[in-house]
Amino acid sequence: MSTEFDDLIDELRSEAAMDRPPAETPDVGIVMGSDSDLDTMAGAYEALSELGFEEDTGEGTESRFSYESYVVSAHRTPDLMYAYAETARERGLSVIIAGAGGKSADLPNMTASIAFPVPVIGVPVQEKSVDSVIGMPTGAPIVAVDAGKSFNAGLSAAQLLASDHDELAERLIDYHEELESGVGTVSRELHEQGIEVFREDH
Ligand code: RP5
Repeated sequence: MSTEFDDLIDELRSEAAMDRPPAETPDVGIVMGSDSDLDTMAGAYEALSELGFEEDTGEGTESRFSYESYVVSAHRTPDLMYAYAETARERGLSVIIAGAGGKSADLPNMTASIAFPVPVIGVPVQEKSVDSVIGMPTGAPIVAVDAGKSFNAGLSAAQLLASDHDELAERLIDYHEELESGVGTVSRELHEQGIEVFREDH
């Protein structure tokens, strides 16, 4: 095993032992099976960023709400997956977003089992990953979004946190109102311009 790999596991375990207050730890963990999943998983941090979360790269953040990101492979680095999921609660994570691709996309479902009761939102990185992400037996829950819908996973993570944080609930309501308003604008334009002109303009 490489020293870097061992160090990563040791760091997770020592952070778990620190018992830091929730305001100082990342609230959301984003993990993915490979850095080749990053483009698909980008939506999760786009959604969280839009809601005012900052990424904690190990130095803490200015924002009260933060997320962290790691590559963790269920098949290539099972020890890291165990360390990450086993320490999730003690490290202060309230929710994990886990994405993986391929037909054996086991990172989300295994992380959900090991990190329980910390909720895991699974992101199938490809269509063919959907069954392996969502196919959990009774008693071993996972929540999941459709293939590639990592933006929704970010929103769902914020929704889970919002039950304890009114500030986040307000940000989600504002986000929804902006969506409504955007559809309202486009609807009026389509209606008033008619289909032909609208299509030329857009
Ligand atoms: C899965 O295998 C990963 O989640 C990724 O989607 C896929 C391919 O990984 P790489 O070979 O690109 O690292 O475990």
